[in-house]
Amino acid sequence: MSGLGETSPETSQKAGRPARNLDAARLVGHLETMWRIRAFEEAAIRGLKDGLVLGAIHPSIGQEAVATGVCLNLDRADLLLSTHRGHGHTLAKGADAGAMMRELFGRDGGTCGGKGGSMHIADFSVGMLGANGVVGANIPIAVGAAHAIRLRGGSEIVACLFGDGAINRGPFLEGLNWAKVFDLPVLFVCEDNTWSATTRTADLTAGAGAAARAESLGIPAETLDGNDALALDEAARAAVAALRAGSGPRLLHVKTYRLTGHTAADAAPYRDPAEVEAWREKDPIARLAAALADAGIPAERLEAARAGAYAEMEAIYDEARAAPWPPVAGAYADVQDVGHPAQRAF
Ligand SMILES: Cc1ncc(C[n+]2csc(CCOP(=O)(O)OP(=O)(O)O)c2C)c(N)n1
Repeated sequence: MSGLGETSPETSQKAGRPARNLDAARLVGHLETMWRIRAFEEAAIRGLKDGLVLGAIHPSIGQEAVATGVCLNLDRADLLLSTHRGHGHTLAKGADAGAMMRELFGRDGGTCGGKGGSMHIADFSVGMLGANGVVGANIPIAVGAAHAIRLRGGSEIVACLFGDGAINRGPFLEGLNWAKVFDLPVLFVCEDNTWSATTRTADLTAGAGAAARAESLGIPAETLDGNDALALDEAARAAVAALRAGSGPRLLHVKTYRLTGHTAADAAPYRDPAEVEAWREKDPIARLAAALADAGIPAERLEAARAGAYAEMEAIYDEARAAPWPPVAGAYADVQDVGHPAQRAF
């Protein structure tokens, strides 16, 4: 990011587009991370097709602005809870991409020793407490982590991202209620990509949705365009600042769209291709790149962000493919009680 946008805020110059204040240097960083997420997931999909990925891949292609908008506003010590679609959140929180790819390939040196896979990546070294394959199950964990912070007098905050499908499960009410009763520092983010697997979430949701449900509990909530990286960055930054100042929990309802099927193996025949195309036009990476071009960032710099991300992910793909399998002796490590001598007595 060096040499760019130090004179921020810069203003959009192009006629016909509303001028917006933007911190170009900061947002080039967001663009780089969004490209890294996209390139990582495209490499992961290739890994699945090449038979290297053990288990499923749930891509977040099209949703990258949510990951960067929220997670780049967190400190390393802040905590993060994610979903089955969590690569982007985890990368943006600072996890090592090479270790994540090794994890997807089940190799030694993976984030979880190759035993977790795509849906169960955790990296405590960057505050990432875990992706979670059980819809909504990360919400009470986030609230518990925030309560632990409160009990030990810590100053960290917790970000908890979940899909729109999760708001129709009990843990959403339970978690938000507890967080509000104790005014815990949790930023709830409903990453609404319109679909719950193969079902349109609106067909299953009574009332006005995530923000209204949070507000009914006294939790301030805001609904946002999840493909607008600038708007998201501003809103998340303000929410994080409020949380650090002791505001109690807040919720962002962020409307976006996943451009792939539910998993990388899902061709999504249940969707109208016109709907997908309409959202492709709103690609968050292209939108941010256009805004930065308007603000005077040179085209070569924007292209370097893209090319650098693909070069990085190409290299980690090859490195993960060549990585050894985990040692057999490690199979029982970090697995609760299994293999413990006391267990064998039964
Ligand atoms: C408790 C539970 N019920 C059902 C499933 C199966 N399932 C996996 S993902 C998914 C859809 C979740 O939708 P949403 O929360 O909107 O997340 P998205 O996949 O759209 O990102 C479902 C029903 C599950 N993993 N956990």
